[in-house]
Amino acid sequence: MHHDLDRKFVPLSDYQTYSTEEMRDRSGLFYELMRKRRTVRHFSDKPVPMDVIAACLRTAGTAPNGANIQPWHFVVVTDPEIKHLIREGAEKEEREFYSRRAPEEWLEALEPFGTNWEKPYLDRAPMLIAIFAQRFGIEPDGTKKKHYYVQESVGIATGMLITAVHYAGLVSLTHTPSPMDFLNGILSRPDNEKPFLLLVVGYPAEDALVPEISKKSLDEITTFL
Ligand code: IYR
Repeated sequence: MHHDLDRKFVPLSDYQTYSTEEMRDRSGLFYELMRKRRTVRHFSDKPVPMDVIAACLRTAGTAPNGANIQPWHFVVVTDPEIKHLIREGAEKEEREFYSRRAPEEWLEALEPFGTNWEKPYLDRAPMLIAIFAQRFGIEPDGTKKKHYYVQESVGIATGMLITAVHYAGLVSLTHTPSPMDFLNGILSRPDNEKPFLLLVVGYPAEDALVPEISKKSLDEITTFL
C-alpha cells in the first residue's frame, strides 16, 4: 500500500531567512559577481586544483531535476593524450561544420566571436569536462528505465557547474562540437548517454581577449505583469 504516511518527509531545516535588506545585498552582489563571467577561449596551461573541481561538480549534482533521477554523468579529463583525441574528434566535425554544414546565416552569426574549426584550447586548457545526458536508465536486469526532462535537468546542472566554476575563480568555455558522438568512443560511455556539452575549464591566458559583446537589458528579457 502506498499512501502519504509511507513517504518520508523531513523538515526544511536548511532554509535560511534573510531580511529584505540582506536579500537586496545578496542578490545584488551575486549579480555583480555573475555579470563578470565571460566565456573564454584563450587558456593558460596551468593545472586546476582537483578538489576545487570536485566541489564544483558536487554543486552541479545538487541541481533540481526530473523525479530526482539525476540523469547526468561528468567525465573529467586532464590526461593530455585523451585531450588530444578529443581535439582531433572535435576538429574533424568542426572542419566539416565551418566548411560545409553551416549555412551562411549561421556563420554570419558566429562572426563576432572569431571562431573557426581550430580548437587549440582542447590541448592547452588543463581540463575538459564532458557532460553526458542519460536519455534513459538501465535496470540491473537490463530493462530500460524512463528518464524525465533530461535536457532541462542536465541544462540546469550545467548552468550550476558553470556558475560554481566562475565563483571559484576559474574560467570556462561551453564547447559544442556538433555532432559530438565521438566522445562516447573516446571516453567509453554507454549508448544510453548522449554528450550534452564539453566544458573547457582552466585559468585564462595572461593575454586573453574576449569579444566585445553585451547582454540584453532587464526590460528586454522580462515582462512584469
Ligand atoms: N560548435 C562550433 C560553432 C559554434 C556555434 C555556436 I551557436 C557558438 O555560440 C559558438 C560556436 C564551435 O565550437 O566553433
